[in-house]
Amino acid sequence: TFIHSHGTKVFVPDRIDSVQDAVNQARFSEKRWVWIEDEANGYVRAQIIKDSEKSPRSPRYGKIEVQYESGHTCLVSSDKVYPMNPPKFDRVADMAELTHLNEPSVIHNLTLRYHAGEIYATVNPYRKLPIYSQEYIQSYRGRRRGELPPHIYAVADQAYHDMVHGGGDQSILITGESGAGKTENTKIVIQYLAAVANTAVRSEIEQQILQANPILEAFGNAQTIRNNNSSRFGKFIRIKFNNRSQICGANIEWYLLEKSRVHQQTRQERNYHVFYQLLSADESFKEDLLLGGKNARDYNFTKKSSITIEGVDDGEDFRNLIVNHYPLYLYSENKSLDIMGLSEKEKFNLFRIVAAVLHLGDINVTPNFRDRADIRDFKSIERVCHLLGIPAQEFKKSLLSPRIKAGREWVNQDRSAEQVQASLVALAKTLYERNFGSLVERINKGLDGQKSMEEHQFIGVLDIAGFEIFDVNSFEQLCINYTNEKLQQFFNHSMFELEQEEYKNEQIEWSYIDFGLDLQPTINLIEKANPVGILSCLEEECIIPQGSDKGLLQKLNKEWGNNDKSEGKYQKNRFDDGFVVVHYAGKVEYSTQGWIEKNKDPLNEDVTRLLARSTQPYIGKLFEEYLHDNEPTSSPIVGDHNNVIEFSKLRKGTGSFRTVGQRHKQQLLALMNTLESTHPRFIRCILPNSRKRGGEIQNKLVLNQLRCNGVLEGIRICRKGFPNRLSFDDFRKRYEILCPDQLPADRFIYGRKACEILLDTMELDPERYRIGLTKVFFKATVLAELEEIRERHVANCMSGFQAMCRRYM
Ligand code: AOV
Ligand code: MG
Repeated sequence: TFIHSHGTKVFVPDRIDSVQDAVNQARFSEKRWVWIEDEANGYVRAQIIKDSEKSPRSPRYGKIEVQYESGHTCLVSSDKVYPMNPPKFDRVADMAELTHLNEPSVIHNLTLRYHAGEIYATVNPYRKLPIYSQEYIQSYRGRRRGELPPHIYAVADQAYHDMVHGGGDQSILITGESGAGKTENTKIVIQYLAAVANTAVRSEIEQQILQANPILEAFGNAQTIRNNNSSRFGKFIRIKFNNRSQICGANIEWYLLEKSRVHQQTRQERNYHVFYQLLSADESFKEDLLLGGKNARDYNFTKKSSITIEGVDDGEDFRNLIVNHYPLYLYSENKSLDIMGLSEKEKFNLFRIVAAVLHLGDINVTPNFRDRADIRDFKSIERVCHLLGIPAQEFKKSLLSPRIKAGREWVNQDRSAEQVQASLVALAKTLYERNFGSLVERINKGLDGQKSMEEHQFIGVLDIAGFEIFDVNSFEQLCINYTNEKLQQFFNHSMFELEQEEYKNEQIEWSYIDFGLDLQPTINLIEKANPVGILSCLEEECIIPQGSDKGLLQKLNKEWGNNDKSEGKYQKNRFDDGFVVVHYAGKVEYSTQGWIEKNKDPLNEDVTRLLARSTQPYIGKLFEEYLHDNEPTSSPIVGDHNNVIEFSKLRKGTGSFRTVGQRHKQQLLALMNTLESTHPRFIRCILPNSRKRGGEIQNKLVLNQLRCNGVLEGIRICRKGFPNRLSFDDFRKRYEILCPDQLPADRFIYGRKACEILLDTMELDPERYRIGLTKVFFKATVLAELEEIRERHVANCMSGFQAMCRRYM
């Protein structure tokens, strides 16, 4: 895992300080090494044999002859050739230090660092550069400096430090693809904050915050191909501090739980951990949930995929969950052990739903002689109904023959086996999700209590899935990619905003650019209401009676198919079964199949009305918005016949959003508002290989992530500005040596004038620097080049000095 952050760590590039380095450097200098773009490996190294011909008429124009390490030579187009950094830049901790800041150099550097166990790196295009401070120069003179290397602790520490010292609310945004280490790093940040902000009095709340994670993971994490403990939801944790900067509470917001996992998983994956944990529990516990004598191999929702995870003991995990966090047996005897403060009843209710979901999956629906659905095993119905506290006969009837509106009348309509099966699955998914939501709400209550009164400031940590491009991309990918597009916009905007502030203060010539705006056309395409964007269009299609996936696509093509409007961000796809969105991270082709269903997430409302009136108060509460639905509403919307029942309260205005897209959009807007009021830090996690093991780097995989997670986007923007700067004084002290006699020591010269003279003498292209009020600003790589010239100059002077010494000895 690598970390990219907008940290503030100072990095001093290693000088050549060993014989081997010197040899490497000499070898490198002999030849002209470059990186060549390569289909299979991303980039490979080669050396230039012959440059491209200058004349456009020459057949070798724009072509460079190179020799690969294998000895094989060929002509490659010059736009596929990238300069390589000299070995002294190997393993630099801050990528912005690289003379040649290009894709292959970044990957090469990350790879070397990874193999050296240096998993954290900083890529920090817009730091407030402390690099060339007086301190830096001192240390540079001393050659080495005991600077701490980049570390997630450093990021957490900086956030805490800034908050304490008047920097206001802080946020740490952790993104990356599945398995990259987001959740692990989130936990590390929280642990760190709990440790530094710890006081004896408050230790209870800190324990609770730390213990919230294993609970959330039991219900929200699962084994996937990419990660044995993959979070199937996004979260934003706010750690709240009082005015003495002590932790006084916390709050968790969750996003997009992957509901489909409840009923289907691929063969190498699992359902949510809690299913296996519960089924490994003591028999006495299982019996109350009608799971006695059964295990994960017995239930439809758990038996078709992987059952155990190497190195994981589900029974043990269950005992930890129950005893440490829900101390069933110790409750009220010893309050401090009841870390989250859940009562026995509350704990039981959580598992009641998990068990009910398992039993729902085992209800067997068959077609009867008239091709209508039938459920022969009434016991399977009874088990579910016992747990959910609803009457079994009525439940069965609602499933097989729910009331729907036909004209002005309400009639019972018989369902096919397929339709009933679908409504059972929908119910299982919704139960599971609502249980999860309720659990988070309960945890929040425990984490906050009345303590939120004390809240003074907060540090928020966002752990959310990164950009996804799969072979088939659906509605879920659109939601997550839309989220990432917004976060990237926020990154571009906030990073460069600070930077441009400084340009303004220094009054350098610069026309303001909002780099966030680069992403606006794509965001408009997705979220705008007028002209109707993808999400709004989907919303409309969900409301109209004959709405369909096909209808959605036709509308989108009509609205956005014309390039001008979408600024080229929307394209029709080849097979006319979806569309293409141009995201900052690349083009993504979305298939619109199933979107209406996924967005509406329709429930059998006859059943939800039953649940709202459950004899179990917990269940009733989960479905309370259906409580007053006794009588069918006046203008129900009947979905198409494959869908389930009416869809009447799409917009209830109660704050509970009935569609997935709408809920997500609202949540995301709220999150963005919160983030915008904070000082953000960005951490990009990178997955080194797809084998879940250490010590191996897959080049192409890493390259793709750098594109998707905005590291390369950051580099692109970096190149447009003046990321490096030196005070007049520092610049003069360091580079005077390159222009001897230009600044006579006996004459006073203003700092600015001195810099102008030096820069003129150096004949540096005026486009590559700006002179401000107190500092000189440089384009990327300029300072690195000056450093090299200076180094050579110093070396020459040294050898001249040595020759002189020899002559006089
Ligand atoms: P994710 O959160 O980014 O994936 P995790 O944080 O769960 O990824 O990390 C995946 C696995 O990688 C962990 O279970 C650890 O085994 C290992 N790992 C990650 N970071 C470290 C670290 N700093 N030190 C040691 N091992 C680590 V997902 O939730 O799937 O997107 O949905
Ligand atoms: Mg995770």
